Amino acid sequence: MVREIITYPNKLLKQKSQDVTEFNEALHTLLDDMYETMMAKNGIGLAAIQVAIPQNVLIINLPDKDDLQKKENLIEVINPKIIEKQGSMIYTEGCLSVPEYYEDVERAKWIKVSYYDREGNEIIRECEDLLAVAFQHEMDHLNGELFIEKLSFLKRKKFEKEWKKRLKAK
Ligand code: Y12
Ligand code: CO
Repeated sequence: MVREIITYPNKLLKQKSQDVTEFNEALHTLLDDMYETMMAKNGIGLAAIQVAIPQNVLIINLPDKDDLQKKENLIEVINPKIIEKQGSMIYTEGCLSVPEYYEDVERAKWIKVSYYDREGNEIIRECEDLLAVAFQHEMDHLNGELFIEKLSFLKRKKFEKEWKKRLKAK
């Protein structure tokens, strides 16, 4: 089922998510719905809080070298923790909860992360470049943070002005 994605400035997006304690059918349904929702909206990453569920769950599905977004490359991530990070890179990010807005954000270029899959198996993974950016972007959502909070004061001010105008026009 495709769920509704909540958008800025919905206060729920500021809520910190809680760890999953049961790897049950309800979790599998949430993950399946998140995948359908992300694909329906042309996203490459989605956190559960974006569909109003405050649980530490996120998915990432990056396009491959042929620009194809294959389901076999879907990464389902439960209760993630960054163990180590290194370097920095700048990437122009977008977010389904802040539609039609893109801006450069600086993040670690390489991270080592631990998380659980849908069956409760622990996974430790090293990620770099776009995958590292995607993990960090989605993990910020679990912490109640959006990428616009990383903008400089002036860029944020400009964003707020544009966003207000856009909301009024709706
Ligand atoms: C790198 C940077 C950011 C992420 C987080 C995941 N972000 C997304 O999946 C953003 C998707 C997105 C899709 C949009 O829709 C289309 O392009 C058709 C979009 O534009 C509109 O909503 C009009 C904005 C964002 C991962 C890796
Ligand atoms: Co986002």
